[in-house]
Amino acid sequence: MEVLTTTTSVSAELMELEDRYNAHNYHPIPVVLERGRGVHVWDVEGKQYYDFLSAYSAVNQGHCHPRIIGALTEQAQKLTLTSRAFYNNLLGEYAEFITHYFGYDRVLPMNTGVEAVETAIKLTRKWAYKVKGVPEGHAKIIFVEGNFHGRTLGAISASTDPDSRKGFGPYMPGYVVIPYNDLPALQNALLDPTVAGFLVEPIQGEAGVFVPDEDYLTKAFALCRQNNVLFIADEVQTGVARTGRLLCCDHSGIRPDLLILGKALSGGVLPVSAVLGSDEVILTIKPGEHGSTFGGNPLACAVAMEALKVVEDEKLAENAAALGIVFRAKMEALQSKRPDLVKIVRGKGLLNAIVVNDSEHSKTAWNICLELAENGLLAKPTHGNIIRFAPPLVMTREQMDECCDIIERVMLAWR
Ligand code: IF1
Repeated sequence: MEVLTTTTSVSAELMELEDRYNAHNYHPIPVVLERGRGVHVWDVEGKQYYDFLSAYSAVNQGHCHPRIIGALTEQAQKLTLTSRAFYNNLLGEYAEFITHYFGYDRVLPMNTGVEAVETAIKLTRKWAYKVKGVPEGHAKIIFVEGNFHGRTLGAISASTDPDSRKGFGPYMPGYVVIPYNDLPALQNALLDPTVAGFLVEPIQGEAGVFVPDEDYLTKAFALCRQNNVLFIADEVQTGVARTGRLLCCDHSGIRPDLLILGKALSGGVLPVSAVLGSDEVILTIKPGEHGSTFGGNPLACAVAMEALKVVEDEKLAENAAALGIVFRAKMEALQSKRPDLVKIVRGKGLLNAIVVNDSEHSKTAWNICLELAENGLLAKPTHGNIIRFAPPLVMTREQMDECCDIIERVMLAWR
């Protein structure tokens, strides 16, 4: 286990404690965080950092946003969970709010992002058999290479990443995987009449912030429409203003048949996810056919409504768009000074990445992130040589300038 040069015994003790008793399913940057507010987090030694990961785009509204925490604490004093065995006074209000907010007929509330992905897969199969007329048990769903939809067996069965997939077989049948950003491949896959859905991230986050061609989503949506196939957008990471519009699909002017949301739907306060769609699709699931203990709980409803109101009231999408332009311009200027180190700068809004000019198996990106942490900025490589930069969307221009100065200082001095 690595430690930062400035780590004191408290951090080291806590890292060792976790190492001793917790599963080793992560390899974290060696920083032990204790407090967060807005764009900042503090470690147990009291050192302040800019958070440039935002819990993988879950705290878009900033850490511990006062309004969201207020909604949480107020509701927590009243009622947190009833299960869906009974009605609660907030689910109807929340369902009306979120369906109007995103422009859909209905919502199926879940908790984690991957549960919403699994729910979308089940809805697509139900729709295939009950509406499209695909023979029972033969529905196929198209995914793309480089996808990340979560860690359940239903999600990793689509994965092309050995780390996500290897050693967990056998895998889910009925999946077709084609290249990302490849319309002819999609057109060909859609010739199969048993295909019911195309599930895609509008920008591939984990793969390294891959932004597809300008017209890819628009044309892919049209191809799905022509073939009576559901276009399903996984906006768990790209949604809720992260890419400079409320939804990443908004940049392409398309409204997915099924919209999958998670992460920042709650502002990172507790797990809240959702699938939004039309009556025709969402109502294919009848009572007793799907659910979850916590799905649609009143605490989640209260938190999610406030989290979404904050996005609108504080114009977070507009801010993400504006600061994203600033960030990429500064990073491109850095690239021109250090082309030996910075190979590519890419992203949309405040979902960006730098590809370090090194092999994907090198430790350069990791070591740069360790140095950034020493300098008060937290980021983490997605894969080998790709560093994702995704700060909370509440960042100010002054803070962005300061963060870019930190990144430039570290990268220009890098040997
Ligand atoms: C981990 C990655 C990001 C997601 C998309 C569904 C989910 C995610 C597009 C599932 C979750 C998280 C999971 C977390 C790290 C993080 C991640 F590195 F794994 F891939 F963000 F890029 N669709 N992504 O990004 O949502 O069930 O986690 O709530 O598993 O390490 P979840």
